[in-house]
Amino acid sequence: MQKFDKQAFIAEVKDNVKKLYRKNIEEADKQQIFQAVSYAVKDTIIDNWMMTQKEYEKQDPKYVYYMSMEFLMGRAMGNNLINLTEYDEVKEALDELGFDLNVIEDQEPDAALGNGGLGRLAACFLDSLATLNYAAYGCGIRYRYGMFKQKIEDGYQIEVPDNWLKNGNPFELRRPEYAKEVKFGGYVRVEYDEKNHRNNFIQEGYQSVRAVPFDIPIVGYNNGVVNTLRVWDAEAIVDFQLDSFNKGDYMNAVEQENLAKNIVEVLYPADEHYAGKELRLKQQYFFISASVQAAITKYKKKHSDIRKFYEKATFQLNDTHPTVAVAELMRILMDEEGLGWDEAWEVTTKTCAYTNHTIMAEALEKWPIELFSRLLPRIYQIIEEINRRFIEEIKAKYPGNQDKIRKMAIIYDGQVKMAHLAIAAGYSVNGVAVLHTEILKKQELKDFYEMMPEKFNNKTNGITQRRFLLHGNPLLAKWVTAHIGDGWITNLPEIHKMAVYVDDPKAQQEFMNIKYQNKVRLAKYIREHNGIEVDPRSIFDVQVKRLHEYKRQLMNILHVMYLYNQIKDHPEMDFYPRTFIFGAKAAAGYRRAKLTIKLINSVADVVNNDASINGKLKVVFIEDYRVSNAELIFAAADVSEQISTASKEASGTGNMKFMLNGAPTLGTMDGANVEIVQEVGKENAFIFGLTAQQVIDYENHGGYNPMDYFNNDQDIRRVLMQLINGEYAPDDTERFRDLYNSLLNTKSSDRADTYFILADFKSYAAAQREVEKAYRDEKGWARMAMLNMACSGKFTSDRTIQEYVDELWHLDKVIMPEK
Ligand code: 26Q
Repeated sequence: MQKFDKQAFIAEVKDNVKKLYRKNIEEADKQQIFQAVSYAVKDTIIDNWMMTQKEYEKQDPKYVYYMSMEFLMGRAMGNNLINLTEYDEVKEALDELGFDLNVIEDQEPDAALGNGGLGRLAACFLDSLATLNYAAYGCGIRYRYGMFKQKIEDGYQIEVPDNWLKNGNPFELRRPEYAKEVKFGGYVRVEYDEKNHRNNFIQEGYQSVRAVPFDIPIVGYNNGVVNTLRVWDAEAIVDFQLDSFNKGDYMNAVEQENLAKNIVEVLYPADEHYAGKELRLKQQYFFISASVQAAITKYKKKHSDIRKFYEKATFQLNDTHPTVAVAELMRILMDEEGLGWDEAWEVTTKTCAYTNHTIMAEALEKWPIELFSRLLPRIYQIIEEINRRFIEEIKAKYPGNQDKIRKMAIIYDGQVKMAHLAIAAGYSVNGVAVLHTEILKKQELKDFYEMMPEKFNNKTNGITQRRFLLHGNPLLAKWVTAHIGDGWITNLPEIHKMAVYVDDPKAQQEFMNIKYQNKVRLAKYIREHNGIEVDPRSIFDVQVKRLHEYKRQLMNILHVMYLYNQIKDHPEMDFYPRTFIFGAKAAAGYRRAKLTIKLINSVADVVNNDASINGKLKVVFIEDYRVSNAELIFAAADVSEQISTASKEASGTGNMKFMLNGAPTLGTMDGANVEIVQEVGKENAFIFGLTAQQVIDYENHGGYNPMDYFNNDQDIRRVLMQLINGEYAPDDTERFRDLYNSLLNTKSSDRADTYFILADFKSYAAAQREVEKAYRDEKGWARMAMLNMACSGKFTSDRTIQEYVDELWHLDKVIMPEK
């Protein structure tokens, strides 16, 4: 690769400022500098991008199309510099110009085209695919508004629109020459084709939208590869130059204009919750139809036999959200490419694969037939036929067993079940952690597993160490590299070489010192953004993730209330200072989740302002938790809170980011926590609570009564009473009644304390005491924290992607020519 030329870079930045803003560099503001630097970086990227695509053209590798409604990319500029291995050089160049690269990076809005784990996983996968030299496209939607920005007012969450494109996105490229038409509604006319002796299916009376792709470069680490994230924008297909006498068409034109505008307007901010909204289905079909059409067009440029499409392309469906891809591929193969059903089915079932990310029932996508068939009439016909044939298969395998059909049919009870379609039509069904995959096989998808066990497999999630250590924690990254070289950047298991230093007092000192500096950095962020003063010498105990009942932020804050009671009762008690840090967005319509945020902030108000406890306890709610501030938070954490009700968290990926940055896990045996403990040893984690099997047994056979805990445990009773006696809501003692009810009142749901908070509370408190004890032993803690980092090698997304490639996708590695 070309060597970085500092003076040329500086000249280009100056030139960009001039061209873009008609200003000299001294006159430019920070946003303008950000834009100018980004365009200079893009210049380098473009050369590699063109070269990569030329090489793909030449070598004709198989592509993976990672189909996802969400890509939670975060900021691009710093990460691109990291992967171009030009970060330090550009930092120097900007120093020379009198700018701090970190400050310039803060000018970039996060690309928040995702909710949480699932969207961030997609982003990590793109980074790994490019770094490992695999040909890949991310396929998604260019939402005008991404995940809302969170403001906290009077302790409550306020959602503010995320106008992330307002200053333009310097890295994207609009590609109108690759636009595709996507059709909605109308009806299907069947016409007998005399010549070919078959029926033709013609959609008529539809509305259509023009899908225009924007390409975003995905830079591989130090390998010259640049892949593409292709996000689709919607435009009206007709211009407003219609004959004004033709009133019907005029109205139709207005409607098409509106359809286009609405489709890509906003990301649905409710994760793990399905609502059956028509616009959501429009979004799904919109980006899938465009992406599948584009994949077919690309294939046909080089290949003539469409029946071998699967040899050059595979579609990975990120949860059920993109599952219409199955029917859209069938439609194109049959209606446009002329294949018969069986031929088309063979191609489809060798192309599509499905990843499941949740077992939460409320997240399952089931569309009413009426809505589905009205919006996508041809697609619905195809799904009906897939369903008819699938039921025949079920009948053949389980003769006379109506129950199997009821449980497994794709269309049943007036609903189209997307997971069933994905399983029936995919060559693979995978879970995202060992425990999760086992639960799928034994519980949630048991019938499907019994019928087609060969499709089921596990791919434990991973994260990219390039963003979450190299970029997010430069001090630790440099220190690790100084000890063991930089091999870990592309081969994370090498970080295990750090294990030889865990008992070395000097290394322990240095490690703890780096952690301290990162805590100072976060304390500064908290001071500037929350106005709260925190002591970097206190234990930073962190829970950052979407707000969900199953993730049990409520248990965490109840425990804080319990600690506060103890400190107040026993002021003389020796208590190691603790800072409890929360960060979480709640879905806008999720009342109980939003109330939990209010409770956290109310507890914070009381605790942080009680001078009598000498700052032993602090509670901080970090506003607008997102990828960019997550990088600071992981680097500064001492304790990683992973406290979901066992069996509910499919994997978790935040847990891995904490581990990589040397924060031990305080958690349940859930999701990937199980594998983390396996890697680092249970003596280097703080594990508590019911097991997944115990939770599942309670759920299946009853027998759990939270009242037992309320009645028999004074500490628990006291904390719960404080929810309804105005302790944290003197102006409205009823404010937190719903949270109280959720734990004790069977009327508020069919079962009280659905997430077993009271059952786990005391073992959680005990585990927290173990944390404190361990932290007091400075050397022991340094050892444990370093071991966590050293044993995090398994959790790189490079490993996950390699498993997908070896076991499912069978992609070819593309080697770039030396420059
Ligand atoms: C569905 C229908 C309608 C509207 C929205 C949705 C929707 C959107 C997002 C449903 C689910 C999601 C996101 C789910 C998610 O993030 N799951 C997480 O995936 C991670 C990556 O595999 C896991 O680590 C987490 O355990 C899992 O919760």
